[in-house]
Amino acid sequence: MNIAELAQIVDQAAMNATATSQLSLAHSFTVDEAYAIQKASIDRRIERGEKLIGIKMGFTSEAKMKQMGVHDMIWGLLTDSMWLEEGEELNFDECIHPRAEPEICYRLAKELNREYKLDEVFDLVDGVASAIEVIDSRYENFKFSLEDVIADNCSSRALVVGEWQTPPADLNGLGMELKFDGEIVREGSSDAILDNPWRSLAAATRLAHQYGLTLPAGSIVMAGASTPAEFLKRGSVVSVNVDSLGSASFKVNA
Ligand code: OOG
Ligand code: MG
Repeated sequence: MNIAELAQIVDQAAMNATATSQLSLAHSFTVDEAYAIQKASIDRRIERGEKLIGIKMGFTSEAKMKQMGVHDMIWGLLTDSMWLEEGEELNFDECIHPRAEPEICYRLAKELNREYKLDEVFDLVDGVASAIEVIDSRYENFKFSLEDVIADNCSSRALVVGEWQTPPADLNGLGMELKFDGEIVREGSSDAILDNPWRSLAAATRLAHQYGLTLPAGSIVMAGASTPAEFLKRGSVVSVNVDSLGSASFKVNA
């Protein structure tokens, strides 16, 4: 098992927008090795000039775990090439089989360099926003094991973040809607995210610390989706609305 080689496979699958077979079918590797593959694949992006902008949490809701058949929390790295401006177009031709999901995003007020407990995380952020994540597994049929999806940087492809809001102390009970061309395609509650979306941020600080990652102030953390993801369609306008946090949207090219 060669970490650099496997990192190259997922990186190139993403670059060429061509699905590859699950790494775990031909190689056996542990969760820790999967994170090493993930890091090596993102290091390749960084060498090409991309910048790390934050981290994403995955499988923080039962809805997502059920949809994908994976039952452990995961985390991945976000770079500036994944950032879509509000209203910007996502090029469907540069994706494999993209799906969208409704999320909540945090902005760090200060450097993240340690683990924060649930009752401390509020002080770590200066903005909270509604967000959409576009995931696009590099594996055929969007099928993977826990190790596969970690190695593939947790399927991350793109994200759009709405206007930053003053962080509300309570993020429970917020309705979250994902719409395609104004029609609701997925709806859920923020409670689905670990029973309290702040818990996802606390988990992110624990995992970042565990893997020796420090993030500068201004970095972002995606909390993970509250509903299953929905396949994107060419030409649609995709939007999210989260109660009290507002909306965010992007377009898919025709
Ligand atoms: C893995 C990514 C999971 C989330 O928000 O739970 C994730 C996948 O579903 O392909 O981003
Ligand atoms: Mg997600």
